Amino acid sequence: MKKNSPGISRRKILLGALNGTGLLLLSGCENIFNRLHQNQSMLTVLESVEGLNRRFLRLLTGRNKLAQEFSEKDISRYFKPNGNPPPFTMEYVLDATNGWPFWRLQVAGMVKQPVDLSLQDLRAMPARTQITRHDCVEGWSAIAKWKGVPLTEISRRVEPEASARYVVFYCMDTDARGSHYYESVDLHDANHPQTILAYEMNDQPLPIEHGAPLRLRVETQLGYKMAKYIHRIEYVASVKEIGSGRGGYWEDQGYEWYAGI
Ligand SMILES: Nc1nc2c(c(=O)[nH]1)N[C@H]1C(S)=C(S)[C@@H](COP(=O)(O)O)O[C@H]1N2
Ligand SMILES: [Mo]
Repeated sequence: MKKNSPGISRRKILLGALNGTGLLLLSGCENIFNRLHQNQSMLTVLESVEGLNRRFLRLLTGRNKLAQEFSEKDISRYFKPNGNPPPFTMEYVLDATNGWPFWRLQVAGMVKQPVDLSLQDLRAMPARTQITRHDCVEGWSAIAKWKGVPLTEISRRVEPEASARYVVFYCMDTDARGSHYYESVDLHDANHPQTILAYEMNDQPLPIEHGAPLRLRVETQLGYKMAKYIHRIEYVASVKEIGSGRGGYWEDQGYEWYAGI
């Protein structure tokens, strides 16, 4: 029996994805879309898109896709700590030494039930474990196992108001000029099953250099989205009033807000 060539099925996926975005309909391209099915040169153009721009393809194929998960044997022996040094306040150091008795995660903003959660509270919530690859925009990658609370569980707890559109993560560390790191994702990524607030890395409590006691994992995006040293989360309608208004520490300096891999 002859199987379909992989080329053909990939075309179907690409065309299906284009159709799903509604982009073609919006631009009045229904007829062109229909003709695309027969048009060899347009298909070649579409396929070259795949090679040239994975991020564009991700937009077309939808953001619900799961990031690849790995097995224990793939875990990197070395995982580079990156970014600001840990917060060196007396409060942070003392709390870290004692197992975080004072640290709380404040969850507030446009929610019906704001909460303050201790690390113990978080550990008692449903958890997810995943072995994933971290890709830094600087060009290095590393694989680790992360355990934490799915952000959906936090949302379930606080009940975001209908007008909330983004979740903002505020961090305890600062850069050399004293600016606090922060990040944001939209509710779509907040609801992604692999988006978790991690308190364990490779079966150990999250190490200080990797963001203790709590850091974000957004597995469909680049490393700079994954806020470390989180102490406050806010559900908001817009990020315009926060920082320089572009949704994150690096975004305020020109990086893209949607850092899809
Ligand atoms: N609070 C905070 N979160 C941060 C950063 C930072 O400087 N401060 N750096 C980001 C960048 S660029 C990367 S690549 C990852 C690094 O995570 P790691 O230290 O666990 O490797 O954290 C991200 N989250
Ligand atoms: Mo990074």
